[in-house]
Amino acid sequence: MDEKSIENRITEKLREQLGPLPFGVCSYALIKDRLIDCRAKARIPAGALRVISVAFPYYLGKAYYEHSNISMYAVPADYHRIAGDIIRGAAEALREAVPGYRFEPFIDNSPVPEVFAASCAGLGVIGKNGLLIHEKYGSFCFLGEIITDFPLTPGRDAPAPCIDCGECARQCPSGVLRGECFEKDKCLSDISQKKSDLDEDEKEMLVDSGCAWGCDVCQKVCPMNENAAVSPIREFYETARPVFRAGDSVEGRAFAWRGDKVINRNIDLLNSQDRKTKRED
Ligand code: B12
Repeated sequence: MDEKSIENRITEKLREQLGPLPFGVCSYALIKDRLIDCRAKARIPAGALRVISVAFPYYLGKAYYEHSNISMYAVPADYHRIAGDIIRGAAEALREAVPGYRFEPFIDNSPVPEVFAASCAGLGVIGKNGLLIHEKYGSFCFLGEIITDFPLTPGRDAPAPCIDCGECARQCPSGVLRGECFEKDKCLSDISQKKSDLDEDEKEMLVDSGCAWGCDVCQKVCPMNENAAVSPIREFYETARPVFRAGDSVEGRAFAWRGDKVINRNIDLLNSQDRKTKRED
C-alpha cells in the first residue's frame, strides 16, 4: 500500500471507531519540547511523528447539573475509563488495520500537553482559562490522543487564541486566572483535591462554590460555552450521578484516584455550612 492509501485507511478506521467524536492531527515535533514528565512518557513510540488528538464531549444538558454538588466533568463515571476504552479501542483497531506502524493511546495521565496538542491539531482554540474550546462542544470536552510513527497529514500548526473577553478571569473564585502566570495550586479545582488541611480562605472558597470536587466557574461563564452541544457519548448519560453524598463509594468515579478522604472532607464542609445557614434562618 502506498502512503496515501494508508492515510485513507487510517482516517476510515478512526471514523469507524470514533463515530461523531472530533479528532485532528498535529506534528509531534510541535509538542516534543513541552512533554510532561510522567511514567507514561516511556510509552511514546520511537520515531514518533504525529499526534492524533481526540475530543470527548461531556456536557449532558442543564438538567443534569441543577442540584449537583460536584464538577460537571465528574458527573459521569470516570472518564479515564470510558474515554480511555474508546481511545485504546481505536489504537488497537489501527494496529490491526495498518500493521508495521505504531499507535499508542494516552489520556490525561499523558506526557502530551493535551490542550496545546489539541489546539495544534485544529480541534479548537485555547481559552484564557487554559482550556481547549471546541467550536461545537465548547470547553466541555476531555482530551486524549494516539501517538503514531506514520506521517499523517497534520492540521493547522499554530494554536489560535480565544475571543479574550476576560470573563473567566474576572469571575475566577480564587483570582488565579487574573495572575501574571497560572499558579496551579491556587486554582480552586486544585484546592478541592488537596490532601493537606485547607486554610480558612480555601474552606470559604470551597463552601461558596457549593462544589465538593473540581471547579467549573471559568467554563460556566465563558460565552463560547453558551450553546455547547450535548455529548454524543451514551455511557456518560447512563452512568451520570450528579450528587455525591458522604459515605458514597468513590469506586468508578472520576475522583476515585484520590481515595475517599478528600471528597468526604469537602462534603462535610459543605454540609456543615448548610447546617449553619439553616440555624441562622
Ligand atoms: C495538571 C492538570 C490540572 C491542574 C493544573 C491545570 C493547569 N492549567 O496547568 C489542575 C488540577 C488545576 C487542573 C484543573 C482542571 N483541569 Co486539568 N489537567 C491537568 C493535566 C493532567 C496536565 C496539565 C499540564 O500540566 N500541562 C503542562 C503544561 C506545561 O502544558 P502547557 O501546554 O504548556 O500549558 C497548558 C496549561 O498549563 C495551561 N496554562 C499554561 N499557562 C497558563 C496560564 C494561564 C493564565 C492559564 C489559565 C492556563 C495556563 O494552558 C496551557 C494550554 O495548553 C492535563 C492533562 C494533560 N496531560 O495535558 C489536564 C487537563 C488540562 N485538565 C482538564 C480539565 C477538564 C480540568 C478542569 C476543567 C477540571 C475541573 N472542572 O475542575 C480544571 C480546569 C482548571 C483550569 N482552568 O485550568 C482537561 C482539559 C480539557 C479541555 N477542554 O481543555 C485536561 C486536558 C484533561 C483531559 N484529559 O481531558 N488540571
